[in-house]
Amino acid sequence: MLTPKQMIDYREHGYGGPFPALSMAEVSRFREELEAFEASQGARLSVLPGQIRAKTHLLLPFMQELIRLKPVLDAVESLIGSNLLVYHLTCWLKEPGDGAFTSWHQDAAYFFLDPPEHVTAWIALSDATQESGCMRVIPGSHRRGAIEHGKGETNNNLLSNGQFVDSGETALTQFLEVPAGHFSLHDTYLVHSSAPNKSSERRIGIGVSYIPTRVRCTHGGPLSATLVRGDDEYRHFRPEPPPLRAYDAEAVATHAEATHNFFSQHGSDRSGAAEPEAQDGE
Ligand SMILES: O=C(O)CCC(=O)C(=O)O
Repeated sequence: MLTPKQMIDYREHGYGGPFPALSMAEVSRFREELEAFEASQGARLSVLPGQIRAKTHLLLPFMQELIRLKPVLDAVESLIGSNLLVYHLTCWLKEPGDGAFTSWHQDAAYFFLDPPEHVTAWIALSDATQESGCMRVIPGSHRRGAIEHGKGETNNNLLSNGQFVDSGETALTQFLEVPAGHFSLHDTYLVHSSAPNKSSERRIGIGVSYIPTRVRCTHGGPLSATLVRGDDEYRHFRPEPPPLRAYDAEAVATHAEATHNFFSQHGSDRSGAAEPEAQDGE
């Protein structure tokens, strides 16, 4: 659980961390799983069709472990309670020199959640440093509430349509460095972005969007979500069957339906979680 001081800081600044979650042996195991999947596909995840980087826990069994890490769930529970769903998941990959970045945005902009109680845990499978393009945040910007997003640069932007907001006080920008095996947390209204990877290593982060079961999506028909802690007495979301084997036919079908429903209701210009659509025309 977060300490009272960590909770106060999170509420004040809109983000927290880095906090430890995985040993280096566990990081290596998850990296090996990810890279074995890439080898099976003959390409890195960063260049595979973008849909695969979204809700990837429905395709790859090891990601079911990643969304249930006890230190992450305990910290998220401290903020939004003990009945937790994974609403969305995005693999944020930046290869050395590939120029990938994210424009300033809020996750809430196109998530359509009511109430907007959503926390993103960003879990690092490699060191996210200033050099490798870690997240940049504007402390306290979550207190501005929902801000209208414009459409901007799409080239190399990991967000669909290059959506962006005026970041406000850029002088206040903080770099949210997260060492491998650690995670950070951020509020759905926190204004954040990230710059390209200038290091010689891959930058791999998995962004997991947690919501309490009481939250509903106000846009379109029922979506699916994965219960990771507690009970879901509300049933606002359809359950998501976990993959039994990496990328088997059943998992591919479940994932295809879940991502199709998600993106068709959130449009190509939702922000926050990644977006495949910008790069792959989803
Ligand atoms: O990983 C990045 O560079 C951006 C992450 C992000 O925007 C998010 O997790 O909401």
